[in-house]
Amino acid sequence: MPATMAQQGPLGDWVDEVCRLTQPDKVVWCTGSEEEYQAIVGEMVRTGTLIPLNADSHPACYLHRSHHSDVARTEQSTFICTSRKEDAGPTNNWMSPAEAQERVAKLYQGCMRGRKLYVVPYLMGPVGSSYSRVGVEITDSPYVVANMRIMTRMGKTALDHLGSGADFVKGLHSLGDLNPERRFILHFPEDHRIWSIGSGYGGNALLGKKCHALRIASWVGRQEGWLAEHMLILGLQDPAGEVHYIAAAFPSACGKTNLAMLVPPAAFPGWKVWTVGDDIAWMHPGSDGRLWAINPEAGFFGVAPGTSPKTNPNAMAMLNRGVIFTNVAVTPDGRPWWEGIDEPAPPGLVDWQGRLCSPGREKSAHPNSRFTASARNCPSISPSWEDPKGVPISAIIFGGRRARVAPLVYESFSWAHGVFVGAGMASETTAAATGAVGVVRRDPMAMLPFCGYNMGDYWGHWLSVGARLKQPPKIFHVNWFRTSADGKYLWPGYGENLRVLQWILSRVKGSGKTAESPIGLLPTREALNVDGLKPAPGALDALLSVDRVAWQQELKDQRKFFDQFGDRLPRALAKEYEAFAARLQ
Ligand code: OXD
Ligand code: MN
Repeated sequence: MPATMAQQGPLGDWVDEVCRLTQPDKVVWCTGSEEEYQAIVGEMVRTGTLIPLNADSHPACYLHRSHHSDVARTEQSTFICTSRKEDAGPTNNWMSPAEAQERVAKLYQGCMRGRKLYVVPYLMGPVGSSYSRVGVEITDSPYVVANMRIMTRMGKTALDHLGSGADFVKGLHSLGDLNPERRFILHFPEDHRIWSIGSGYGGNALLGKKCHALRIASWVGRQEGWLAEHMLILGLQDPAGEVHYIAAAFPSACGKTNLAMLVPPAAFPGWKVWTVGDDIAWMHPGSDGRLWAINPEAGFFGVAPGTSPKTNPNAMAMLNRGVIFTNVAVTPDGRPWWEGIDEPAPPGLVDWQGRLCSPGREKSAHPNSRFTASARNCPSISPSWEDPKGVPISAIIFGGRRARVAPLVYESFSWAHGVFVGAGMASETTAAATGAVGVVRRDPMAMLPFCGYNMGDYWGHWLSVGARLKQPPKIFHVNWFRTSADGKYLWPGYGENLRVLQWILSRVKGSGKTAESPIGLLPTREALNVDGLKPAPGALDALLSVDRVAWQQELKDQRKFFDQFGDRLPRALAKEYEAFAARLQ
């Protein structure tokens, strides 16, 4: 549909209303074309918002340096604005719609004077899929527009999907004055609206991602009978050429991108991992009784530090063209650089704030520095990644970053037990959100910061989706981050995680030996393929054991967490808790 027609319908009415409120100098309806992208990028280069990188080694790549106080998601300024507080639940910040109107609406008054207002229609999900959804982000940030073009199917494609209808998520974003005191990321799930002001950072400002595809979509999914999850999707191909799809939930900056793009170790000829998505999965029960998943995004907004030819060769291969880097360091010859890139810091390195690095100074790239890259450029992208019907999921993995307690891998006894395992997840915090790093917090299904409603109801929804599946995926829990008493990782991680995926696949196929424990089914020592690995003495014992005393403490923490939900905690989950407590005795 041409933008001119869209301008006359419900979308046009809303844009007019926003223009009256924000008073931009100019309105730009984005088409998503290459010429438009080049023009917006060119303008940002002229204003210094983007810095071109080395045109030989990194053609069409740019560096953006954000405001030093705007470098990560700000959970303290993120709110769910349902009419009733109890619908947001105890784990979300809540603001009433009336208070939002009173406190936040006024920040938008005239906030785009002297700026351009961009109308950014976007499609979340493959073109032609009945699972895909349209959103429209209005923003005054050209950086947001350029990122949205990589991360979503933006412009005309989205308007074509929308037609003349009113069924789209309305996202209003302004940089405001970037003052953290006047920063708000508000979600109105009841009427599919988002207000974000005061931040240009990805998760706060690229509204298709966390705000729409998780917080609003989780609410919509509950009403319509599907799941919007913080999960990667990968296809695991065995040497016989058979592909099984796995969805995996890990908290932010815990290796989802690396797992989604895993390169099998040399000892695994014939194995291959296909990337379908690295951050978000929308999963629907199909008429065949299986769970079908799409990746609603079209690109990767990945954490740069730690990404290297060793840890993620596929990511490195897609990071040398058409990428927007945010808050990485830059070498004197204009190449992006970050801690863990596996290349010594050259003299003359400039840090993420544009200062010359002195040897020994703490970090050159911000720990949450990012790359925005098109999925099309990923060498391991799955041939099915844009299949309108999605891919069938055989296994779901939950994973946390735990130095202690959680073993390398275990399988749940049933779907309901798997929901309990997901609900009981905990993980050490990372630099992806502002606040202390390395603190263990409960993070059910890796959705704590992203669930748009009461998590008690969310677990109930998971249970009801499971009840509709004739072939539910098996549910597992993994932990790549167990350490020894002296703080060394016990498991090599990265490509070697294929060994764990291989056991998971054997379980999906009905083989794979297990040892029963109170927390679930662990692989036997023989069932986990460790050929060619040289684990430290005692490492495998620690990785595959269940310490009842540590789990007793875990049980207490889980109880405290679940108690907050009162009668919104599903009865089936309370029963799983009691059964677990009894098994631990
Ligand atoms: C992300 C996050 O950016 O989870 O994906 O913070
Ligand atoms: Mn994420």
